[in-house]
Amino acid sequence: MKALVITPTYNEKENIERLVGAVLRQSDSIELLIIDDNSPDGTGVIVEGLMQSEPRLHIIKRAGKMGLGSAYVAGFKYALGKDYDFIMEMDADFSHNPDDIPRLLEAAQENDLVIGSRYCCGINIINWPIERLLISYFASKYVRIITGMPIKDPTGGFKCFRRKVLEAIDLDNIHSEGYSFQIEMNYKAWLKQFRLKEISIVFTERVDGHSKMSKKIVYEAAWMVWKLRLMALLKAL
Ligand SMILES: Nc1nc2c(ncn2[C@@H]2O[C@H](COP(=O)(O)OP(=O)(O)O)[C@@H](O)[C@H]2O)c(=O)[nH]1
Ligand SMILES: [Mg+2]
Repeated sequence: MKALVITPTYNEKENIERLVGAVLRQSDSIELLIIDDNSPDGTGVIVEGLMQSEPRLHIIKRAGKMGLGSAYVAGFKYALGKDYDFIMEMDADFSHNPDDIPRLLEAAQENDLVIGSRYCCGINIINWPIERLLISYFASKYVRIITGMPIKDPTGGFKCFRRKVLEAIDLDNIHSEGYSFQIEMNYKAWLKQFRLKEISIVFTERVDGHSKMSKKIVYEAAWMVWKLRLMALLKAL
């Protein structure tokens, strides 16, 4: 059983070295792929240095900041070109705790898509301003009402896909970024009747570095759910 953790990075020099260690120590069967968008702070250079002594660390370097969705699509294609059984998404800023990786993998033994969920048992978010928490929490409810998808945290980015899920989704037809990318992947997996499972995680706001999420990415998600619903009704997904 081989697993690949995919982590997109943009200016994560304060976090990256510690993150690499925290992921790779979980198990020898876990590898880590960094998708770096030519971070001006040199994150990619740090990763390349670490790769000299770490064969389980990989990098895809892209020319500039092109967003989270296309970064993951590049990572998924890389994974499908190799022999990984489980493919995970995780942020670089320790909002997702690398020590939760084994729990996600364990749940993926019996499920096809495991979602680390902030909202499946109460609200497990540490250090978010109340506005951000309320937007995220009600956005999750909004997504659920419009799409009908029974997921309490549809925008979360700590997940584990079984290989066959990514093989079944047309990756060239995923164009959303940010939060709507997460919704779109979940929705497509759900429509294809894969087994989805949420497990509870605690999300802790980053201590080092800065968030790159923007209002634009929230608005993108707001209309994307309607587009997804409509396309499903027209059987175009
Ligand atoms: N490669 C790449 N990574 C990105 C981009 N935008 C954000 N990231 C990374 O995606 C992860 C989540 O981003 P973050 O800014 O922490 O989002 P937030 O947690 O929603 O505030 C982090 O590892 C970022 O470095 C991007 O355009 N390209
Ligand atoms: Mg973050």
